[in-house]
Amino acid sequence: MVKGLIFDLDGVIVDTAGYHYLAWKKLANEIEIDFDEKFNESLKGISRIESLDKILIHGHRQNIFSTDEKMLLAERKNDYYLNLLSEISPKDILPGVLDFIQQAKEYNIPCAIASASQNAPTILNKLDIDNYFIAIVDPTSLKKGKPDPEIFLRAAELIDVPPHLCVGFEDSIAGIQALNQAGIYAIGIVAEGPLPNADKAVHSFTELDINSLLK
Ligand code: B16
Ligand code: MG
Repeated sequence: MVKGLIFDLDGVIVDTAGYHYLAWKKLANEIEIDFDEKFNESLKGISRIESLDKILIHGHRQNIFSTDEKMLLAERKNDYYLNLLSEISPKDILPGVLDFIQQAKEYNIPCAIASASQNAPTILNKLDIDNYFIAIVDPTSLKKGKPDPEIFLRAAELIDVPPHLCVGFEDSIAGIQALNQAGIYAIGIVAEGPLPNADKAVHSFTELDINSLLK
């Protein structure tokens, strides 16, 4: 019996991965690092600062910047990202998501957001769906990011539902691993590569029926 739903944000509710890619690419090119879409895949679900570290290692620049300089680089990327995000609106909600969360609300099934993004509250507000989620995990309060299960365990705690009675939705390999380790049934929202460890995989919420899921 499913009693709670936990959603990743980027790539599950809205396709912001393309904006993250453009913002990171701009920054990476400014510091003379090549950056392509294939490498960008490995950053999905990974926090901002960890993403920067991976990019610096990828470009053999890991020992060049101080901690303060890295913070400034991460902020610069976020400014580029926020600039790109300025135009998003409810029309950008991915297919089937709005119907799904509306039905969850009618059935009194609590929904939470477990996103690595510090911009999650802003994005949900722009999409005008913040009132469907009773909890948003603050990623800065976590000891470890995805693939560690902490973020999903925290989300389950916030909606007061045991993990084994929750279903989680994720688009990243790291996120699916985190759900697996948290003991939460994992539904993969597949875009580019496969998500082999998902308990079920779909291309969009239009393929999901909340009534069968809640049984
Ligand atoms: P921000 P998710 C993740 O969101 C993105 O997949 C990842 O690419 C990004 O680096 C991370 O959020 C941090 O985002 O810079 O906005 O804090 O997929 O966990 O919803
Ligand atoms: Mg995601």
